[in-house]
Amino acid sequence: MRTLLTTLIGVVAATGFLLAAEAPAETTTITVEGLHCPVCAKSLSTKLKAVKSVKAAEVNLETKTAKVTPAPAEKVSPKALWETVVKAGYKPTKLTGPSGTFTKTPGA
Ligand SMILES: [Cu+2]
Repeated sequence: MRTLLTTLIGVVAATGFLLAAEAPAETTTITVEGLHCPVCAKSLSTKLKAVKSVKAAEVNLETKTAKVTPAPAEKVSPKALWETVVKAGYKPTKLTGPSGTFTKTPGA
């Protein structure tokens, strides 16, 4: 019985982890113009990581996109992300996240 219980807990934990790992709905993707080298990409990802409630930010130079992951149970402001990209000296052209898709500065 004890073994069965341990197994069940293990299965639940594994499933929970899988669900958490496969939750792309919370991720925000920003298409950015003006990134031309790895230094740009690194600098932008550092700035995006500093935005409130951001857990991780990855900038891909080849696809010219920034992928932003929020901290668990938190929501990142699309406006704050958009403005961070602009302040960093780049041009966001599209932002897609849990609040919708934007092609200009989001309202909030
Ligand atoms: Cu550069």
